[in-house]
Amino acid sequence: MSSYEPQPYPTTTLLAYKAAAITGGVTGIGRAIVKELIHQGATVSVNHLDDASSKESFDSLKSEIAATLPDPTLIDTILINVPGDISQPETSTEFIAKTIEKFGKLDIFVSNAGICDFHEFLSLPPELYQKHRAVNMDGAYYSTQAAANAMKSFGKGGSIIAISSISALVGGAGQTHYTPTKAGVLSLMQSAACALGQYGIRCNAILPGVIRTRLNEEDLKDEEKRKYMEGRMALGRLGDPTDIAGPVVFLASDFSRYMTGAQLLVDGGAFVNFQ
Ligand code: RM4
Repeated sequence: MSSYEPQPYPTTTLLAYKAAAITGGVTGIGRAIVKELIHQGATVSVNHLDDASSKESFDSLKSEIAATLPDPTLIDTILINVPGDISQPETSTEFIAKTIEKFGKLDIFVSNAGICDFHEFLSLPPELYQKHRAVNMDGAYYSTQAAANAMKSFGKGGSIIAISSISALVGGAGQTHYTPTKAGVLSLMQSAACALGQYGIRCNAILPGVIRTRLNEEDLKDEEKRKYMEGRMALGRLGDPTDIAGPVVFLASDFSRYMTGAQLLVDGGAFVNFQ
């Protein structure tokens, strides 16, 4: 196991006065992104599943963030949640509408919600494939479209960031139902960049490597696999959700103003470390 302790980024205001929305924002990578967006001055609207455990996760996220504010009661002015199943198109419409209702605009959208239940290929039931496609691909599509329409209506451009994966570039025997969705998300950002450039809306993809979250918790219990994975990383450790938050802030900020249709691999050097 790596002894890496995630450190907070320095407090800056890279995203001051920006309004952001993110899907899947209460656990794993999404949770770390929400914290960092707020840390950098943005207001954030979070979509998550409409179930008890996700609501609990949102409440705990809210308290954690509130505790970092000079005035904890300010939390309700900078963070809201809009529960709903992102694989359904109407969830995205409602999510973005409620975000605008609260913050009056939308500058940043992060399509992050995703699932990965590892499963062997030959016996994979169609429902499992359909579920991964519905959440990872359809969810990214509908929410990106809804966010883009809102950004266009304000006429001030915007930044859309989708969390794809190193899996858009490489395969995995237990991920035949998952890797195509991540390649799809990358492709969506490329084509959306072409469609939305005329409105000053930038679309980019982040491709995380192996980041320790509940998605791979079970898979990485296999000591041999975990050791192999750690060995793959040029930086010698698996990723932490906070490792993805910085690159999201960069793509959300004006520092990346000439970037669109790009893919940012954030994998500790796993991809290039071939032999
Ligand atoms: C990533 C990649 C990793 C896996 C996670 C769940 O996109 O495929 O190998 O750990 O998903």
